[in-house]
Amino acid sequence: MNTNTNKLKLVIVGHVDHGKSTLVGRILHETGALPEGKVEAVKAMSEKRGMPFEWAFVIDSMQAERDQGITIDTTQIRFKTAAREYLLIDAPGHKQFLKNMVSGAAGADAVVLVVDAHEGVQDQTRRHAYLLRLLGIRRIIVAINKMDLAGYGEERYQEVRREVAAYLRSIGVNAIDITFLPIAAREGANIRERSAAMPWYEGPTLLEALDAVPQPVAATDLPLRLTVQDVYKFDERRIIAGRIESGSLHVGDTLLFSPINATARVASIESWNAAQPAKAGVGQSVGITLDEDIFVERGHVASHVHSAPVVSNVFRANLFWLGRSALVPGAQYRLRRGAAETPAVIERIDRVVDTNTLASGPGDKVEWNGVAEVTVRTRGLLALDHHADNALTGRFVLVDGHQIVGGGTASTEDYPDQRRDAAPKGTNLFHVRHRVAAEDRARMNGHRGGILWFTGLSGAGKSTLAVELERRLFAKGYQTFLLDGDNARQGLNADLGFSPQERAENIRRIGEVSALFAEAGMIVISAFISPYRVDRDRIRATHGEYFHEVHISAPLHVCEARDTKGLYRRARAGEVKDFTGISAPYEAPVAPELEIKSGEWTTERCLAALVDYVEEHLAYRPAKIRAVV
Ligand code: ADX
Repeated sequence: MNTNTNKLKLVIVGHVDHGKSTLVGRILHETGALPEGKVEAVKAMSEKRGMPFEWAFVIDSMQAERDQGITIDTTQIRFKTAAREYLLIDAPGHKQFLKNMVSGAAGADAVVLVVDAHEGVQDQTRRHAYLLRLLGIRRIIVAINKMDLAGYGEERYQEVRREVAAYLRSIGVNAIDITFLPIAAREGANIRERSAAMPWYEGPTLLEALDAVPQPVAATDLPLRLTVQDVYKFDERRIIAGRIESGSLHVGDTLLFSPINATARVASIESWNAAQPAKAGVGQSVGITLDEDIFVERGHVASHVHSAPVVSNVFRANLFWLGRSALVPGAQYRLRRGAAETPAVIERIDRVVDTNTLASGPGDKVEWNGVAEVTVRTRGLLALDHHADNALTGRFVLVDGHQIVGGGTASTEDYPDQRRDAAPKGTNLFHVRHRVAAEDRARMNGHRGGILWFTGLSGAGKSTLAVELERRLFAKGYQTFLLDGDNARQGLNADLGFSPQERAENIRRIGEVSALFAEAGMIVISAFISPYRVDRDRIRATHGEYFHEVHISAPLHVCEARDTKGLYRRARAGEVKDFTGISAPYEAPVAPELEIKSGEWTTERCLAALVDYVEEHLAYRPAKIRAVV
């Protein structure tokens, strides 16, 4: 049982040499957390070496002792005030510091950002602040340090304060959660005791400011997320062991396991030493048994049915890059989310952010310590949350070999949940067998049924080519029919808009309708933007024997220049939402059966290529002869 009550997890960040270690040393001293005789020992040592004593040496010496296995772990320093206990996550200067923070093992509740009063905001001040925003840490105490070097003057303090505030505001950190204060860590000014040297300052001291941070509410009111760590066989029972990352569960609850999309009820919550509890909550590691034997394994996530995580293999992310070599699109990593691990590629770098200038733009790589918005594609389906909804289950790390090379927060908004396919279905459905064989229809028609799935940007020429192709094929004696996006959206799909979810449903329905036409022996030309690869892949997965993916490809700028429907102009003006290529992604096919370069070729050449393709692949040749060819 995790008793998180009255403990605050704290992290101290800031530019190198702005005084983080000194501050930690001083805090430990002021709160009586240092081992007996430590300060004296370090003082004596400094004297012997002829150096002035520094509080940072205390931390250094603890670090050195830790490395020799003598003393406490500097990655887990504790101190106490009258109000509560603090757990300082990782010592500043520690090499793994950013990694620990990003990996979320840290999950700090509050942050002290140390800024040198003399130097003001520097490179790493911005970087660290930006990282805090990415991680969603919103309780920030900005300690403007080394006030002694600034003559304890209010003017300089206000100046730096404004500079930091402006930066935090510009990156979207919520100002309500920020406290500023002037300190001189070395002198102990405004750490615990109010400093007589700064009578103009009337706010709290650092320790008072820390004590004023509200105790974080446990994530009990968030939806249940239980990450499966392991499954044990125990006499006849299978015990699913996992950690409750948010929410709570009761015996009798129906749980949905993602990404496998299987449900079962909690039969029991196991206990090793006491009576079996009826419920369990956030922070607890539990073992549960289910009323049904479903296939559950490490990495799966249990939730309640109506507040499930998103299941996807593609999502956008804000990424903080820690790898020594730059991140380039297409590189392979392993992605860890909770206990789940799967191969992943960074498919695209959507935006690289310069944390100094906040300028952002397209980029083809992300350097060490850089920040970027990327599109991640994993090999397996993954259960995850939109970071804004659940900060704990909405973050992940990327691993290369044994190294954490990056961490990020997931944004699932642009991509639909993919569990639709496995949504509860009628179980008493039987497939009715036709008495007319596909082969007979093909012989009668002189060709096989099939779907020519035209995908491409708006303005690439899908409809134009489709209309003319239908006419030419018909003239050659093919049974053919065009299903067009604009038309379908006025009838069958009049209830759907352009959000990722609605587009997915649009394509799902059209995929099914197309397959029926194809089964009826027709060559159906389906012309839809169909921007998401998963949606197209799903048709291929279910109706692969008919599916021919045709990429009508023209560069975005060509389509935009044509702007046949005036939609690009209106999208740029903000009048059309979710417009593909402008405010929503388009994912080109990886290996389409046919690519028609409509931006480059004449219409005639495009049509010839299409007709050739049909004649080669769909014209009927009796089975026997086909075998010889
Ligand atoms: S899809 O993304 O769901 O496949 P679809 O091909 O049906 O899109 O779109 C049909 C037509 O809707 C487009 O050709 C375009 O004329 C129009 N349209 C209106 N608003 C949008 C929008 N936001 N994005 C894309 N197309 C839009």
